[in-house]
Amino acid sequence: MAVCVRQSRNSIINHVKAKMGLLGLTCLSSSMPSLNNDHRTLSAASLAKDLRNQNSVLENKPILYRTRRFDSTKPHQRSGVQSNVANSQFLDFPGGKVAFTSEMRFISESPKERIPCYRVLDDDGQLIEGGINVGKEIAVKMYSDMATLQTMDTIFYDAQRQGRISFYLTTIGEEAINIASAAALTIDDFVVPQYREPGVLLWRGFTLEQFANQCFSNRGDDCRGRQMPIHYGSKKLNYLTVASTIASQLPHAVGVAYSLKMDGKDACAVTYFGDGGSSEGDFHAALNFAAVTEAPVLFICRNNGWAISTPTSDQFRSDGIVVRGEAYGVRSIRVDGNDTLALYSAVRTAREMAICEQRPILIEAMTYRVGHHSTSDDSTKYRPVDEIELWRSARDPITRFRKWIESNGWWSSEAESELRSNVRKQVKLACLNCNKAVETLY
Ligand SMILES: Cc1ncc(C[n+]2csc(CCOP(=O)(O)OP(=O)(O)O)c2C)c(N)n1
Ligand SMILES: [Mg+2]
Repeated sequence: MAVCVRQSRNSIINHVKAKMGLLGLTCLSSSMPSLNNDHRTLSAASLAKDLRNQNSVLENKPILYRTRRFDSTKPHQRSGVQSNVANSQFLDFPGGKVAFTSEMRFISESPKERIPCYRVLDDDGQLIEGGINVGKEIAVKMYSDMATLQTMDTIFYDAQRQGRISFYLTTIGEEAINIASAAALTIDDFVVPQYREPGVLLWRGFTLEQFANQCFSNRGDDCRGRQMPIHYGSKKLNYLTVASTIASQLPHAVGVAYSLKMDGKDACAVTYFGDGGSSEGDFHAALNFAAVTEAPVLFICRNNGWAISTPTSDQFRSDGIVVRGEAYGVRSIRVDGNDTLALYSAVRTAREMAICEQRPILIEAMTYRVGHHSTSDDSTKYRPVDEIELWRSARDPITRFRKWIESNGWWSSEAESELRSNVRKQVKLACLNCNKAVETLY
């Protein structure tokens, strides 16, 4: 792949130079102290601010690739006095200089401390000091969409159990990842999903009727029933059709992002995957490809603890997924996946970095798959019921966020009853239009 990129670089660079002017792209690595290699963690907010400032100052110097490589040695510098001095301290390597050491030290397979998890709301839905805020309108829409997704899941799941649709897969427990990440994007950002992210479509305006048509595989479905249920897609909403061959969407997302980069678009690609997906070869190829091509793509991993019946303890020995980013040269963050505000702010900042800096970002959202893997699974056969119940009740992201909007005076029990009853009616009506017999069952 690296060879391919090098060969194509010269041929595309002239074509792209003109387009990159639109992006206001600049070479930042030499002028940004916050990007030094020894800074292992970066304050996202200050970094995004720095980027905006730098971009406006340097916007007349667009380039395709930033100098984001290690200090490089060029052939003509390898002779002469300077080079000899350097050679005594560094390995003069084509991929960049590497310092010598007389200490024989193996890099540890695991860090002393695990990467912490960014959160803004505590378990009780109260804002942690210094946490970010969002306005009423967006907060109430995020809450309403999470509740709608949960209601839709419950009714569609029952419809499958009653034999009305052939297959279903819920997002229970992962509503915050779905909705908060969607809220942090713009409609121009291309979504390349796994299968547990219908909330992103819901946020973008896919109607309950459209969801029902797809699951009931009827003539109202855009694909006319040629896909399995839950394999949604929408050209209008920039949401690529679900491909449930695990992780195959990840390299596709990098291609989409590279195309956006070439066209100078103020947008990024956003792809979702699970902890199980991170063990596929496509995950590794995609991360490396994205880093080398400096593609504006967000990799959002929903680490929900399980890949069908395989627990994460049997999936990998690393500190989750977040640590893989550094190995590929991809900036990364671990976020509490059941904290709506933390997700919203992390994805928003990541999006800004991805577009302003033209780089991929990896987000590991820690959550739990409360439902069975799909309607073809019974998860009580391989995991403790207490564990499921803990996450279903005490750690439910919707209840946690409701507490926060209630404490702001933006939500009430009356608003809750009205919303739930309306959504239930709408989902039933959508199902009814697909299958008249459903009416009698609710
Ligand atoms: C390439 C491939 N291998 C295996 C499967 C079967 N399969 C479907 S879902 C799944 C587990 C995926 O787990 P994860 O990525 O953690 O996502 P989650 O279901 O937990 O959201 C597997 C192995 C598949 N669909 N595609
Ligand atoms: Mg999983």
